[in-house]
Amino acid sequence: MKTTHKPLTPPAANIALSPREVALKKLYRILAIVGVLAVILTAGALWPLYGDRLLRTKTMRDLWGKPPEMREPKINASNPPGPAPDGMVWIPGGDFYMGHDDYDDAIPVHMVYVDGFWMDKHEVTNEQYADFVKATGYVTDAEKQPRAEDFPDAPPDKLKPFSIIFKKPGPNDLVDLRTHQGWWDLQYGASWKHPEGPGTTTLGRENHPVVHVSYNDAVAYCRWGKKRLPTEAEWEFAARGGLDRKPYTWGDELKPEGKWMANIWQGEFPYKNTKEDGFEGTAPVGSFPPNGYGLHDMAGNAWEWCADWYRSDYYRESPDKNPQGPDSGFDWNERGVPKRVQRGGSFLCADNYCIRYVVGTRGKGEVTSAASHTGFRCAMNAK
Ligand SMILES: [Ca+2]
Repeated sequence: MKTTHKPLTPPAANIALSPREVALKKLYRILAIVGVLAVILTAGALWPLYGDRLLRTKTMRDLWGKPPEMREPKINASNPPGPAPDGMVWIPGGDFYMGHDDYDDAIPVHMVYVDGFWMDKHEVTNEQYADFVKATGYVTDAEKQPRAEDFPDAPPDKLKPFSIIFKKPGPNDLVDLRTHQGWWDLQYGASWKHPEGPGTTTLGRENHPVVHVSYNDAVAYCRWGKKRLPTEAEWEFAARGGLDRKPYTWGDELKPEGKWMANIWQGEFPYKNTKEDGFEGTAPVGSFPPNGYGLHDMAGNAWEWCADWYRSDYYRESPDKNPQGPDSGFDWNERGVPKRVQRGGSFLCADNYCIRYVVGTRGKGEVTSAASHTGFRCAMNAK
C-alpha cells in the first residue's frame, strides 16, 4: 500500500552573521539593558517626589468610584431676605467647589451646595467677647482648672489653668517644622483676657480678634447672640467671596500689586517675622480689604472654629447639599483626640509652614483647647 506523505518543510537555512552584525546585536542588547535600568533608576529617584501624588490619585479614584462632575458652579441671587443683623453680611449660598487638591485631608475637590445665611463681617473681637463675659459671667476653658483625668501624667501642682502661646525660638535653636513643639509654650494663666499670661491685658487690642477661646467658648458666645458657628462648607463658601477655585480669598496672586491682603507671617517661620504686612501678632479686625462678600480676615489673623467635627477623609463621602460634617471627629495624627474643624490660618502661617491661608485647606483642634492664634466668627440662619 502506498502511503502519501506531506512534503517536509525544509529546515531553515543556517545563515551565518557577519562580525559587524554580531557586534551590532550585542550593542542592541546592551542598550536594551541600559534602557531598562535607566527607567527603573529614574522611577526610583522620582518616587519620593511624585509617588505620594500618584498613590493619592489612585486612592481617590478607588474610594470615590467615579470621576468628578466638573460643571460650572452657580451662585444664588444675592438678595438678602431682610435687613442685615448688626455686623453681619448676607452670604447668598449656591454651588461651589470645596477642598484643595494638594492636601490629603481636603480631597477630592468636590461641588457642594449651601443655602444662604448671615455671617459676621469680621472675627469676634476682644471687646465683643468682654461684653458677653460681662453679661453672662462665662468662664472660658483656658481659665478652668484642668481635670486630672485629662492629664493623667501631670503632677497635681502642674494642674493649673493654662493656654498655649507662640514662643519664637532663638536663632540657634533647631526646630523641626513637623513636630509643633519648637514654638508652642504652655503658659499658666494665659487666657482671652491675659493673652500672654498674668500681667498682660487686651488693653489697646479691643478690636483685635479674641483668641485663647476653645470650641466650647466659641459656641457659647454665638448662642448668647442667638447665632451659631458656621459649618465648614458655609465657611469655605463665604471665604471664596464668589470666586471659583482660586487659591486666595481675593484671587490668584498672593500680593496683588505688591500689597499684602491678609495678616500672615513673612520671613522664615518660626525664627524671623519680617512683619511686611505690618503685624507681628494679631491685627485689628478689618485691617485688610474685604473679600467679594464683604468679609474681612477670612485668611490669616486668627484661625476660626467651625461647627463640624474633623475627619481627614470626610470629603470622600460628604453629602453634596448643606454638609454638616461627620458624626464624630477623628485625626490620624492624634488618635483618641476628637477635634473640630478650624479654618483660615493665622498670623503664624507662612509660605514655609502651615500655608492654610490658602482657601480650601483645613485645620483642626480639640474642643477644649485654646491657643494664642485661634478665634472665631458666628453665622446665623435666614429668618
Ligand atoms: Ca503678619
